[in-house]
Order: sequence, then structure tokens, then C-alpha cells
Amino acid sequence: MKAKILVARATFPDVIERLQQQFDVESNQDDKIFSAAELHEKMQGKDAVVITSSEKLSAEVIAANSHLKAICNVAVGYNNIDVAAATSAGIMVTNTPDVLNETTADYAWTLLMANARRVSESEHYLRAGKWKNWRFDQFLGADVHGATLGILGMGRIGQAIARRSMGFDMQVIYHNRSRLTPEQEAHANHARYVSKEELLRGADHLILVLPYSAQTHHIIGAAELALMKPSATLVNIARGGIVDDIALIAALREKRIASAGLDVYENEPALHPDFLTLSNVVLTPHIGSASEKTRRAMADCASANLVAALSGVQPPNLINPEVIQMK
Ligand code: 8YV
Repeated sequence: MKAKILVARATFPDVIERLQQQFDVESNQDDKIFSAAELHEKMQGKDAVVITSSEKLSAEVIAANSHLKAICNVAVGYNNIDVAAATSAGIMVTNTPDVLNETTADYAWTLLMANARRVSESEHYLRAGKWKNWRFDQFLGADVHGATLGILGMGRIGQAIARRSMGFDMQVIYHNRSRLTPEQEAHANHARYVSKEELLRGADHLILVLPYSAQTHHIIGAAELALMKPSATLVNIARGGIVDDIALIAALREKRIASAGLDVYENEPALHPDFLTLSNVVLTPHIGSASEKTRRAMADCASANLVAALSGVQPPNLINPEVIQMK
């Protein structure tokens, strides 16, 4: 008998067709995000579930579904899953690291450049029919070349972002839980490890690439924003909760920082409505990894983890290997 799986978000039809060759698949073909109650109901009788970072699996939902063998997240970040609860329940949890590093790094640069050179703001002006006259001092932005790039969170994506800065002749400073090796620093455009305070004060452009956890919740709030240069841009491609949205809105409104490029929000997809009233912010709907090639690679990676988990083989991207040792 085929194992039963739930694919909780719509994905490429051919990925579902491939999974159907091996598994009895129930898939969500709508745009709607399942609520916790819907997820709970749909997970009944399933051996595994494939989710994205939009689906939240709390300790309660996981404890009530301890029959699951695996939870396969189609994302590198897994703050949407209570991994400790899954481990206690003996459920394997997997993610999709590495395959999205370069595409997400590209996107951090897209937001940085769009902010520094006021691309969205000037395009809106043009589309609104306001461009009647070319002016010498209009839409003056900040230079990227030769500037100091700050990176908070220097994992694989952070390092990919830093490497790209070589071509712009930038200095890179970073702060991270742990310092990189000298070889890694050299490879990341000779990135210099600094304190968080020095990073905030020194960056002309600051990119956030941290995982979200209780420790990183609101790691950028009013006090941190106050340390930044008034000319600085802030880019968040990581997770909404690492920035205090209310504090950021105030800093942008009062021009205490120049601009922000945001791909993630505290309560996405319901972003704070005040963001929409600001002209010095570029807002996109969590598309950092959204290239055709990378989303396919993420789907393939999650499928490989799923197949391994349900065949009794250790999945390549198992987050909680303790589960295997427990058996
Ligand atoms: C995902 C992401 O596309 O990988 C992550 O952690 O944030 C994105 O690449 C998104 O979260 C869907 O799961």
C-alpha cells in the first residue's frame, strides 16, 4: 500500500505527478493557506506532510499528530515548525538548504539597489503621470559602489551576498553568532567581523539574513535603528519577526534612516498597512527564492527528503537527527 502524504501548498503540477507515482497524495491546489485546524484535520491518516513557511505547525498541532513520520519544509528557515515538539513525538523534520543561497543573495542585491537608487519611488512617480520635467536634483539616491556593506547573519546566504560586493568595490562588515574562519572571511570579500553596535553604526547599506528564533525576535528595534546612519538603507530578506515593524515604520516616516527594502513582514501576508503609505520603502511579497530554477530545486530537495524519510533512509536534510537515534 502506498504511503499517504499531504502537500499543503500548491506546487508545480509535474512535481505532484511524480509524487503520485510513489505516494497517495492529497494536495492543496488552492491559493489559500490552511489554518492550524484545517492542517490538523488534513493530516489525519497521513504518513508525512510537505509544507512551506506559511504553514505553522505548533507544539499542540504536532503533539496531536504524532502518527506523522516526517514534516518536510520547502524552505531553509523552519521557524514555522516547533522542532522540539516534533523531536519529542519522534517525527523527522527536513528543510531545503543550499539550493536557494545564490538566488536569495541575488534578491538581497535587487532590493539594495532598488532602495539606494529609489527605483520603486521614481517608477511610481512616472506611472502616475507626474514626470513633466527632468530635474537635475530629482530622486537623488545613495551610491552603492565604494560604500560599506553591513551583513547581520553571515551564514551561507550572507556569504553569497558578501561575495557579490567585490564587483562594487565595497568594504564588508558583519556580525554573526560566531566568527567566520579567516579563509571564509577572505572569500566573502574580506569581510570584517564587528560588534552588532559597530555594524549598525558603520553600514551604509545593511542586509539582514538571520534565522528567526526567540533570540532574534525584534533584534532590530527602535534602539538599533537609532544607531544607523540617516543615509542608510535596510534590507530584510530573512524573516519578518527579526524587525520590529512599528519601530521601522516610525524610523522611515521620520527619515531617521533613508529607506528599506522588505521581502518579509511580521504578520505576512497581512503586512502593516502603514508600510503602504511610505514612499521610501520597496515592498515585495516574500519572493527572495522565487526563480523558476530555484523553486524547482527546492521542490526536488523536499521530495528527496520525503522519499528518504518514508523509505527508512536518513533524509539528506534532516534537522533533528536525534529522532533516528531515539528509534
Ligand atoms: C521560501 C524562505 O520560499 O527558504 C526560506 O526560508 O523564506 C523562502 O525561500 C518560503 O519561505 C516558502 O517556504
